[in-house]
Amino acid sequence: PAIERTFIAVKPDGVQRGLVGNIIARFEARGFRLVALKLVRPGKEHLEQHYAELKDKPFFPGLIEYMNSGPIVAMVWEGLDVVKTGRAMLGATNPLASAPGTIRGDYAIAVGRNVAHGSDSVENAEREIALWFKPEELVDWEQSQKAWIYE
Ligand code: DAT
Ligand code: MG
Repeated sequence: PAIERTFIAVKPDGVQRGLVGNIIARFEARGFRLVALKLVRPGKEHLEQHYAELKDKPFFPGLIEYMNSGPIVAMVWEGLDVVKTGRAMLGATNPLASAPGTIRGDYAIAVGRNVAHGSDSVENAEREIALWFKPEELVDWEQSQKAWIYE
C-alpha cells in the first residue's frame, strides 16, 4: 500500500441530516490527514462531469437532480491506502447491502440517498480532486500525530 489521496463528499442528504461532523470525525479519528475541505453547490454541469461514467444509466438524471438539491461538503483525505479504506468506511453503494459500522450501513437505506461519496480508484481520485479543487486549495501541513499513527 502507498500514501494516496481520495475525494470524499458528504452529499446533500448527509448535509441536511446533520451528518457532516460525524463523517469527518470518522476519517479524522482513523488517522487520515485532511488536505482540503469546502461547502459547495457546484451546479449541474460540474456534477454531470463528476459522474460522467454513469451518464447512460437510467438513474443518471435523478442522481444529478439529487446531487444538485443542496450543498455538498467536498473533502480530500490523505493516508496509507486511503482510496480503498475510504470505500470500506463508506460501505456498499446500496445501503441495504452496507455492513453496520460503515457510514452508509449506519445512516442510509436507499441507494439514491446514500449520504456520502468516495473515489473508487487512485485514477478516479486524481480526476475528482482536480475537478473539485484548485491546486492552491490543497493544503500542505504535517500531522503532529503522524509518528503515533504510522510505524
Ligand atoms: P458509488 O457511489 O458507491 O461509487 P456508483 O459510482 O456506482 O456508486 O454510483 C454513483 C451513485 O449513483 C451512487 O452512490 C448512488 C447512485 N446509484 C448507483 N447505482 C444506482 C441504482 N441502481 N439506482 C439508483 N441510484 C444508483
Ligand atoms: Mg462511484
